[in-house]
Parts: sequence; structure tokens; C-alpha cells
Amino acid sequence: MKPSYYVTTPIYYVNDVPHIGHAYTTLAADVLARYKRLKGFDVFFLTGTDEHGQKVEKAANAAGETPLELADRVMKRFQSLWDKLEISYSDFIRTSQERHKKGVSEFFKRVQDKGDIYLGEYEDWYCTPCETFWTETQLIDFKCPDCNRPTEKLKEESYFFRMSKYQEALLAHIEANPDFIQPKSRRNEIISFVKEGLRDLSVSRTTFQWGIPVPENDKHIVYVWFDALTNYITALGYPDEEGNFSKYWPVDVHLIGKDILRFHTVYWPTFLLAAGLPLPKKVFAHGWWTVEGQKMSKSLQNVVEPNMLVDKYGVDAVRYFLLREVPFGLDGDFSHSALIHRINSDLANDLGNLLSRSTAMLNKYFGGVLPEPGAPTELDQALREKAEGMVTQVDSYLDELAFSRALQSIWEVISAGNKYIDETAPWTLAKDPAQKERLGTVMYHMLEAQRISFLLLSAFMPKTAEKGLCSLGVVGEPDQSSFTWGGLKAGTTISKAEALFPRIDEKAE
Ligand code: ME8
Repeated sequence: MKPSYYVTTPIYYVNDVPHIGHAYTTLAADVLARYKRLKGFDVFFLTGTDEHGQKVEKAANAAGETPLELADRVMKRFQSLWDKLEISYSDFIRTSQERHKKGVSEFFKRVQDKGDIYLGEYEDWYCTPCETFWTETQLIDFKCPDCNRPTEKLKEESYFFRMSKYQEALLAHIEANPDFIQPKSRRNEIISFVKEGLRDLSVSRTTFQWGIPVPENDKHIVYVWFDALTNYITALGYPDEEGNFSKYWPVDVHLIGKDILRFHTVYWPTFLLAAGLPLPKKVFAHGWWTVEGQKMSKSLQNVVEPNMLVDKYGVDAVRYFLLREVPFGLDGDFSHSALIHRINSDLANDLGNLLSRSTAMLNKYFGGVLPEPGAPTELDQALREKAEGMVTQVDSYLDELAFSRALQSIWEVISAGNKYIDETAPWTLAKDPAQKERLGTVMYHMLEAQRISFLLLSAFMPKTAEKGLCSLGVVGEPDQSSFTWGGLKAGTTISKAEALFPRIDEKAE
């Protein structure tokens, strides 16, 4: 039986349209999903939309539609963007779906039956954009300490979750599992937060309608974060604990932005502890994208629209750029000039050039038919070892979610391939008929190194990798043996590759 692997993205709010921030998390999850499939895992990759809550209700009112109409409209924009970005999700959950509502009610009920949800009264400051309550002392000038927007004082009857009860258990879990919260800086942040003390959490609202009613008291609506977080198990069929739930839970990794760390590493695990369910294996919070040095915001009109980027630069250039440019976990800045630079230097020059010059040479010197390699020299051996090392490195980097370093490892082989050609100078060998076998060995090494590189790249740039592998005459689905040197067979016909990436004239842009 294949080992299982479960990866999730946040479910995105439908009051906003998708931008590169959303695309970023989803792309990262897609790369993991594709890579794990390549490695023989049975993968479940979940994404979706977060459709309930006051924020969505307000946005719908403002747009003169019902919340569900708004959600129907916006979720399609997410789905069509994911199609365009070649996101290979297994399931798309919407919190307005019956399967989800049923699962949330049951989850709520189980925690309540355990005595960990009780009815009380709330009086605190609420930030609607963040859907978060704050105490007065936490506010800065009566504004939300997270987003700096005005808060409003709310007093209402509310159900509370006994989060305080799980403070020690959560801390013990974080300390016993160094990989649970990553990167490390985020883990430390959460440890300090939990050590300061956890308060019981309000998990219901009476001030709006758009959500899931509390079981047996429909005056109350389940708190939107309690509702949303539960998507990670309702999509697996919870409360049915057979089938997908038993196969994929606990999740291997929840990918999130740093903005929603606390919800995923304090709220969610304590809910799960109360419900007696295993905790996620890993929560990884990546950094935040700014645009040309500024925070992305509707009012600044600088929101980077991924559809436009894909239309202009192509899907794989965008996929490559977002994961290569910034180490996952750190903040990064988006700029068109940085993107164009990556396309021209990494994609057109290094990758595209290597494939086109090497396939052209094979066609010129061997009529496009791959010869049998002869005895390798030190140079050949060094290239082979680099390619073999890349397979191990990419695996361990992706295990750490170091996407950028994984790509760097692949590019080391691409650069080594280009250098290898310069050093072996096939054009000189070709002039001497006595060097025919040597020339064949060189052709074999330069192309085989690319085969393995493209195979690994297929997780990052599916279309480009397909084109590359197709040029190299590779057919059929890869299996575990595909990662081993020697996959290209002598006698294979290899066509002259078209340019993978045209250069972009930055000035004209
Ligand atoms: O928070 N840079 O949804 P959301 C990088 N519904 N990533 C960014 C980003 C930026 N500038 N802006 C957004 C929610 N993101 C909840 C989640 S989960 C149970 C519920 C990404 O639509 C990042 O992944 O506000 C962030 O965590 C997510 O979008 C927030 O999306």
C-alpha cells in the first residue's frame, strides 16, 4: 500500500478576490503534492473557501447580494485561478456545503458533551476584518493590534471553549515535537504566547446570521474560526472516522501565512485535544509578500493579480518565480523587474539554453539518436554525481519546505550542465572521427543530467518539465527507478527542442 500524505492550504475568504498571496500558499502546497505523488505517495491535497461570518455577510450586503450568491461568484474565481495555475488539488471544500456544516455541528457537540464548551457572557473588543476578539489592554489606541483598524465593543451571550484547560497539554506537545510549528522563529513566538496564559475562547456569536447554528441553540452562530478550521477534517468525511479520515488524518502539513499562525497552532490544536483527535504533524507559516516595497492593499491599488501575470509571463514562470525568489518562511517583495530578471537569466538562459543547445548538438552529430555512452572520465563522473546528489538534496529540502533551496539545487545541475558542455567542447570532438565514442559519452551525460532535472522540476513547472522530458524522448509515467542515473536509453530519438522561454525585453516592458 502507498504511504499517505495530506497537505492543506488555508480556505480563503470570499469577500476578497484572489491575489498573489493566495496563489503563493496554494502553489507551495501544489508543489508538495506533486512531488509526493512523484515519490509514490497517495496524496490528498485540500483547498477551498471560507464562506461564513460577519465579514462575508457585510460584503454581500454592500454588494446587494446574499452571502451565498457572493460566495458562489467568488469561489469560482478561486477555482478558475487554480485551474490556470495548474493546481492539482484533490478536493475543494466550501464551508457552506452540507458535508461541512454537518461535521462542524458534530465536532462542536462532541467538545460540548465533554464539558469543554459552556454558555457565558462576553464583553470585549472585536476586530471584524480579523474576526478576532481583543481585551482592552491588548488594543493599541483602541485599534486592532494585528491590523491597526478600528475595533468595536461587543457585549453578548456567548458559548465559550475551555481553551485555558489545554494550555499545559499544548505547551507539552509543542515542546515534545520540535517540527510541529515551523519555522523556528514562529514556534518561539507561539511558545511565549501560550506561556503568557490562554483565556477561554468565545466560540459563538449572536450578532449575525450567516453561519452554522450552534447545535440545539440556533440563536447562536458558531464562531467563524471554529467553523473554518474544522474544514481540515470535514473534507475527510468527519464525523465518519473511517475512510479518508483514517487514511489521511493527522495531516502532514497545514500551509498557512504568518497572519493566521495563532489560529492554527493554538486554537485548532486545543479544539482537537478536546475532541480527542490527533494533532497536525506540522504547521508551516510562510512570510508575507509586499509589492514594489509596499503592503498590498485595495486602497493602494497595487494588488498583484495572478491571472494577469500568467497571461503575460506564462504559468511556469510565475510558479518558478514565487517559489524561487524568497526563502519560504521569510517575507518577500514582488516586483516585475525581479520576475523578468529570473525569466531571462534562470529560465531562458540557463534552463532553456541548455536544452536547446544540447538537443541541437545531438541532432547535428548523431542525427538525433542517442548513442551508447563509453567509459566515463572524471568530468562525466562529476556531472553524474552532481545529478545524483540533487535527487537527495531536493528530497531533504522539500521535507523542510525549503522550496527555494530545492530549486537552487536543480539549478546547480543546470549550470554544471552548461559548464560541462563548455569544458568538453563537443564541437571540437566532432571534428575528429577518432573521438566519436567520447563525443557520444558527452552527449549521453549532458542529456541524462537534464532528464533527472526535468523530472524533479515537474513538481514546480509541470508544463515545462513535460516539454523538456518529451524533447528527451522520455515516455510513460515515472516510477521510483526514474530517479536513478541511466534512465535514458541508447537508441532513443531526441528531437531538437524549441526554446522553452523566450527572453523578455525589460525596457520594452
Ligand atoms: O485568513 N503574502 O483567509 P484569507 C503572502 N479564511 N500570503 C498571503 C498574503 C500576502 N500578502 N495575503 C494573503 C483567511 N496570503 C481564513 C483562513 S483557514 C482555516 C481560514 C495568504 O482569504 C496566506 O496563506 O484572508 C494567508 O494565510 C491567507 O492568504 C489568508 O487568506
